[in-house]
Amino acid sequence: MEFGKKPAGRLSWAFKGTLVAFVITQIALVAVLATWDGVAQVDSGICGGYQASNVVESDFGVQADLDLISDNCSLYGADVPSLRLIAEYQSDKRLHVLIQDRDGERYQVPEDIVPRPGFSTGLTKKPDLKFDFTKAPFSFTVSRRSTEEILFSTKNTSLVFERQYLRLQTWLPSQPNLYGLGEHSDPFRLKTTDYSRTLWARDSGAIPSNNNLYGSHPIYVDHRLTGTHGVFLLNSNGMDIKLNQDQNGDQYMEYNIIGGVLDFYFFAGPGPEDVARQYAEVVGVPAMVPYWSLGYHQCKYGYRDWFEVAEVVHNYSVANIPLETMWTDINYMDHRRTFTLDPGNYPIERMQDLVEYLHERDQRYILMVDPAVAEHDYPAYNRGNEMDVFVKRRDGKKPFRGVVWPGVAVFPDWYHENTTDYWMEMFHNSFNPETGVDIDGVWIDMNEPASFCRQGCNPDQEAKNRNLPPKPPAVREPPRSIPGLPFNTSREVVASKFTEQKTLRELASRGLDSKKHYDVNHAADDLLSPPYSINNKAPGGKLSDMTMDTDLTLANGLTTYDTHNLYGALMSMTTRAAMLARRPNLRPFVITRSTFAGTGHYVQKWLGDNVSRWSFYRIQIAQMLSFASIFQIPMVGSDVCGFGESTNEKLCARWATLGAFNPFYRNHATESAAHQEFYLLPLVTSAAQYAIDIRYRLLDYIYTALEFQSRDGTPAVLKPMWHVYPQDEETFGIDLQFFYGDCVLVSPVTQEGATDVDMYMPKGALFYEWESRAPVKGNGWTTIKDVAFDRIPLHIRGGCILPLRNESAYTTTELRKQPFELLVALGSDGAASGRLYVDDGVSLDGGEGRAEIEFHHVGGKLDITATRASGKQVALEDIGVDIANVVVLRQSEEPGDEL
Ligand SMILES: *[C@@H]1O[C@H](CO)[C@@H](O)[C@H](O)[C@H]1NC(C)=O
Ligand SMILES: *[C@@H]1O[C@H](CO)[C@@H](O)[C@H](O)[C@H]1NC(C)=O
Ligand SMILES: *[C@@H]1O[C@H](CO)[C@@H](O)[C@H](O)[C@H]1NC(C)=O
Ligand SMILES: *[C@@H]1O[C@H](CO)[C@@H](O)[C@H](O)[C@H]1NC(C)=O
Ligand SMILES: *[C@@H]1O[C@H](CO)[C@@H](O)[C@H](O)[C@H]1NC(C)=O
Ligand SMILES: *[C@@H]1O[C@H](CO)[C@@H](O)[C@H](O)[C@H]1NC(C)=O
Ligand SMILES: CC(=O)N[C@H]1CO[C@H](CO)[C@@H](O)[C@@H]1O
Repeated sequence: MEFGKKPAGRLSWAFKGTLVAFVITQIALVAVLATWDGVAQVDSGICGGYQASNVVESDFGVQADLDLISDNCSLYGADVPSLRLIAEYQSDKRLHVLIQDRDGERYQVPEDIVPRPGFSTGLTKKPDLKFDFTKAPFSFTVSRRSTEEILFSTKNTSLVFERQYLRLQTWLPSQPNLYGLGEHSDPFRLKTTDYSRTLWARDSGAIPSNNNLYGSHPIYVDHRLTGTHGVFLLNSNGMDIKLNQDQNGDQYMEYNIIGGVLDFYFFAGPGPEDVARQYAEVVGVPAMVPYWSLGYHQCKYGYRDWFEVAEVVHNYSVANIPLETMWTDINYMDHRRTFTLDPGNYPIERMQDLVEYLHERDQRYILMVDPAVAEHDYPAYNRGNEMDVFVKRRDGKKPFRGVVWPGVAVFPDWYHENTTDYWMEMFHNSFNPETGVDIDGVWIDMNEPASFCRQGCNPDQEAKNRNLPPKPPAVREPPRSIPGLPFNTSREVVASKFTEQKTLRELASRGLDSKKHYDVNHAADDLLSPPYSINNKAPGGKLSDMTMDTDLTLANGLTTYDTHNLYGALMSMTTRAAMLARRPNLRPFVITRSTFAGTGHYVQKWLGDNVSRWSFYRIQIAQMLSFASIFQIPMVGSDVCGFGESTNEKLCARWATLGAFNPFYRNHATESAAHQEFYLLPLVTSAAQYAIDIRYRLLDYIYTALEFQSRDGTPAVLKPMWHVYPQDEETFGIDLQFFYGDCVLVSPVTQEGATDVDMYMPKGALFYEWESRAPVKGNGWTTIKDVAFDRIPLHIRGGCILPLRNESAYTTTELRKQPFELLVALGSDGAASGRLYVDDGVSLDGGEGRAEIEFHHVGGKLDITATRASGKQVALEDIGVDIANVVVLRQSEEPGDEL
């Protein structure tokens, strides 16, 4: 027994407080030997696997030593001979299985990035999941106790645990329904033969299918008619996860990982929403967003100057298309240098005029910030060097150089103890209202991190070849005036001085423990070209191609090899802190490109650089479903009308309507693409006006859903149909229809040129068509005909009460002044219910008026209960909720129907 010796690494058998005595008693009572299964036949016989000894079992789990059985397997380098297995029943629904090196010296995802959940209270002796194992060669199964169904099984496969290659295989039922393993642009339900998912963050322009994309989310959900469970592998190293059948036709999934440890969390479900909540207990619930962020956003790469930006805002208003937030891509920067303004085209005085103009109209402004800092004599670079916060080269001295938009650039080391201060200082100086641009949210890009350099390239030469940075466009006189935009004010620009560092840091409380130092021994490893090559699709294919080198040591001792997939997550956390420091107590709105498991706890996500084609319009639904219903980043959306290439009127009209049901709704196009602002083409204009009107009337409904998901992770914002109909196999593969919130079924037309769409509704399910409000009984697959290009089929699920704003408005500020209309869509049983969450829309805690209202309609009677956060019931008028109108929808065949 090894109990005197605390295994290294944080996840140990060290129980807290009063549990300890109980556990020790339990251990004494439990027989210490597991069944000896003998050496079973192993897969291809290449590797002998491990043998378990020193087994200790208790009600809380199992601990054992694992030792390499025979000689080195050496599939891809030296084996790690001594491992430690820890299987813990952390709650009745969560099983944690950790297989790590016995010395605990290998890299593990830092706890301040994904805090470990530990044991929950109220653990019973009969957890839902059961862990069983075979001693030699070691294998394990996870089964559902109630049904004895095996959920995960490594039986008859040998564990491979080498210094730079881990392999673990699990058997699955045939044709399993698997979801997750993002980020990808493949169908929502994963292909299970000859399919491989590679997790290695990369700048993946045009989001190709069968590729590693920007983020890494090593969780999958396995949905069966007998129940749903989830499996999360907490590992940030590069990996290939292969799905296929063996020669006997048996289905398997195989993890091939180039570092770290096997740190699994199994979630028992049994429902899909239970799995989501159980995952949120580990990685965190999503951050709540400001109300205004649900408004419509406009951006384009290529706006030549501040005037063009202002004119777009004005043109939206002339066209009467609500515009909540205007964005500017890297064009605003001086030679693409982060934390600068182009003095000719985006001068500070005019930028301040622009922000004032927007704010006076209750509109908002967002700018892009890239992580890489230009190697150039300017404050962001000089200050970073002075504070010594950039990632260093191999020699540990000078900053590592890559090539990004401004040419040669260096990368902040988020693990350096002073980088948060550096970042907050940059944000303060650039974005304070007095001397900077008072942004309302921020957009962080290129944070995989992306570089245009392949491994070993010459950055100076590469920047030259790519002509970076480009020359800014010629400065022009504003061609005309814009009513209400006083762009001739003269402002006194005071040099900004940064003195409040300490206070800012306190305001921006965050989890990153930059003081912690790690000692991971990689002396014997090849961090640039590990023996096993993951299927990285970056040009060149090597780990370090198009990103920072992977053999660099960061300020806290970790390497880029192990933490590459966390760069975007860390930039996200640090940026949230910097935004909080600027505007204490206001919910930050930060849109990021690269994410890791748990990043939704800090920021929001857009789906990267898609293309203006129908296939991208379609795939965005599957992508959003993964982020919202599995990865816990429900505030997600695509570049509406498409980013790359020029869009066309019909595609953009359809996308304007689909985009209105993206939680994050932003139109964005690349520099070379034609302009696609919604006011430019008539069909697009009418589509946008129609869809934004519906979106805004439903805004509180989806805001309520976001708040609900931010409590405990229950998917409420976007739901795949099988979440609602988990027993209906027909729904398991559907990813062109989805629920917006719990109640609104969205069935967009998805084919180019088409005006009809095949849509599914389970037989007998009661819905109401949005426009006519007529009842519709589900009848399996049906075709909706004659859907105009500026319309989108929507159905309200029977049994729901929707709190609609009585009328839409130009801005969300105006919208919030509208009374409500309750739309009561009775179910077949004549009942319906719904909820409404209200608060001040912006502050972290929601403010004084924070309250929840529940609606129940039973037996012809509507019941409304409003409760404050304190639990106290209140009258609706006390929380400013005015219900002007109640509309009840019923099945027409019902007697006494009044429709
Ligand atoms: C396994 O390989 C490592 C490194 O190549 C070596 O040090 C060790 O002695 C080998 N062990 C066995 C059992 O062959
Ligand atoms: C494992 O191998 C044994 C012996 O060859 C066989 O009886 C058993 O069915 C296999 N189990 C699985 C899950 O493949
Ligand atoms: C705004 O509208 C005016 C008038 O139609 C047009 O001339 C101008 O090009 C538009 N500007 C932008 C940026 O769309
Ligand atoms: C961080 O900043 C403090 C205060 O300026 C300084 O004393 C410390 O040495 C810095 N840390 C590092 C690792 O540079
Ligand atoms: C400059 O501003 C003043 C007052 O703000 C206004 O009366 C005048 O018309 C402006 N000039 C131009 C060229 O817009
Ligand atoms: C609600 O909206 C309708 C138009 O849709 C309008 O006629 C009515 O006056 C509005 N009611 C209130 C109380 O604002
Ligand atoms: C579709 C598209 O424009 N993709 C681009 C995305 O950005 C990368 C560079 O960051 C380009 O290489 C792609 O062409």
